[in-house]
Amino acid sequence: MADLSLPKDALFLGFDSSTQSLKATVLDSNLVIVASELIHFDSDLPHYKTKDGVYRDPSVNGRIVSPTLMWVEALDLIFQRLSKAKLDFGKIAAVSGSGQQHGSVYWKTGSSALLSSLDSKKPLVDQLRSAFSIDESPIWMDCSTTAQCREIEKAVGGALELSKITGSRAYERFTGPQIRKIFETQPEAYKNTERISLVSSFMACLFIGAYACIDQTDGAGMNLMDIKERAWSKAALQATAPDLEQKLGKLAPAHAVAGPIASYFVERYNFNKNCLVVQWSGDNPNSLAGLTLSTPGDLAISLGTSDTVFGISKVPQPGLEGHVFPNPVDTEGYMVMLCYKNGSLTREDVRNRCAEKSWDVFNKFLEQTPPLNGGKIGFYYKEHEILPPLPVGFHRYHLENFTGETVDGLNEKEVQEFDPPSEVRAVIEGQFLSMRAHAERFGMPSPPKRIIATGGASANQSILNAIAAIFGCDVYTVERPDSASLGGALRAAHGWLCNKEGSFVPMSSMYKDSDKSSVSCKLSKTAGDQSLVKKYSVLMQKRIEIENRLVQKLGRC
Ligand code: XUL
Repeated sequence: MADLSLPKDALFLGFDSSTQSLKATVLDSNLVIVASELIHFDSDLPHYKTKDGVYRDPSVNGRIVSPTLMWVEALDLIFQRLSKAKLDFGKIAAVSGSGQQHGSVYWKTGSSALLSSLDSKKPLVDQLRSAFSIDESPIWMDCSTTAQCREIEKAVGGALELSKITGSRAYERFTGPQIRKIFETQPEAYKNTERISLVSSFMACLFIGAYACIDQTDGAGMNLMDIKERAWSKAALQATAPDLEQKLGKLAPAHAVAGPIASYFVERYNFNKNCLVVQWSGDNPNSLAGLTLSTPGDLAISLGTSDTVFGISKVPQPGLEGHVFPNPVDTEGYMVMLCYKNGSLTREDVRNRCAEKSWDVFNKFLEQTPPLNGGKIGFYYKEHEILPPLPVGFHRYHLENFTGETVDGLNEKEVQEFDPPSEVRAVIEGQFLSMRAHAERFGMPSPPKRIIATGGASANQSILNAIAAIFGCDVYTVERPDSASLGGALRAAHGWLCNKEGSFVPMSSMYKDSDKSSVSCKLSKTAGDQSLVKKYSVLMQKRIEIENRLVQKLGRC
């Protein structure tokens, strides 16, 4: 039998280039975390003047971008920090990572030559200042492309048809509609672009000093890829922009090697020249890998700048809601996902307004208010929401005669405000009731066998209590809430192993029997009281009724 063990002394480096920060996690060959580091864009790179890592353009409705160069500068900075922490780069056998999904980078004609001749004596940022035809990358929070979404859907025969091909109907943040908008509004810049990367493949480009392929999982977040063929869809390409296929380059499986590490890193940071760069992927796919999600009944909830709910599936069933991507660690399976734009920043807004800017006060309020919040329901959209597609706004209702037995005859009264503790419970219950309702509607397991929570807010015990109560199942957590960069390090090890074997090997072959590694999950909360779960089902039904009405009245983003 083949030896599927990792070399004893080797280290594996994973990154996550996310909305607000760049994170790094290093695993040893027992898959134990030995180092981690974080660059916070707003505070560590203040000269870019971002707020939450982004620019919100006041002149164009819904335009949200980030300076591409900031991501480049963050990379050299995180290496300086890792050097200070005495990380031995020479031991790193493979590197991989993730980027926020859907964000895109536009390389100017001639930039491949720049990339392949990086001078290790100079910082990357000084060498790549003129490398981009568009300096501000559209990111996943952008929702300025509604017109392009409708045009693309129409061109391929409708929203459902596009979803059947690409795994999702057209979404404003997806890269295809963003590319179409650039082609329509900045034709010269589009013409002058020789390669379009996703944030993930962009970071891989820096590591290999050449254009890296887009991986098939993150590629599915573009409205451009045929998810069954794992190849660009001719129909979607044609519906989007001319000459697109050559600008996108090839697709590659997530476990493939993108290339050997560029001499820039060998000379500047003493990497071994044999260090491999494994394809980068999206942050949600990497989290799926980092959480080692491999059982169909399991559901993951990631609580970060965006909140996402995801699981795995053997059979893709794309619809008008939710997304289907190829599974990054299973060459035949799929990953299914829901995404919410109003995640941590919206929770923080309620904390700041109602809980003295303190998580302790926020948690105290959450604990002291009764489950079901006495029938008080809130919808909090600080940003245009993706699911449901509703504009910025807060909506509060009080179901005065709510008992939890039935939705029949419930009186709902719209109110302007709740007392602070009820507002805190309303935002939390609202977020998780919405997740449960949409997950059920999308055919995700109900109730799930278990939930694995990750992301910053998964460290909050009061929030975990609410999840267990609303979903009625056990809630597990991982050692570190940053599962995306951990997933990057794991996928680096997995890609290294696949490369050694010369073919795909299941990721599970890397786990030892008595798993003392940093990837094992631990039970944090047991399933809530089942009679309460039933009452939450009634509240959820009523909430969806109100939500549908709001969508009819206020429409899409
Ligand atoms: C997923 C999505 C977000 C970003 C956040 O579709 O848009 O979760 O990946 O980084």
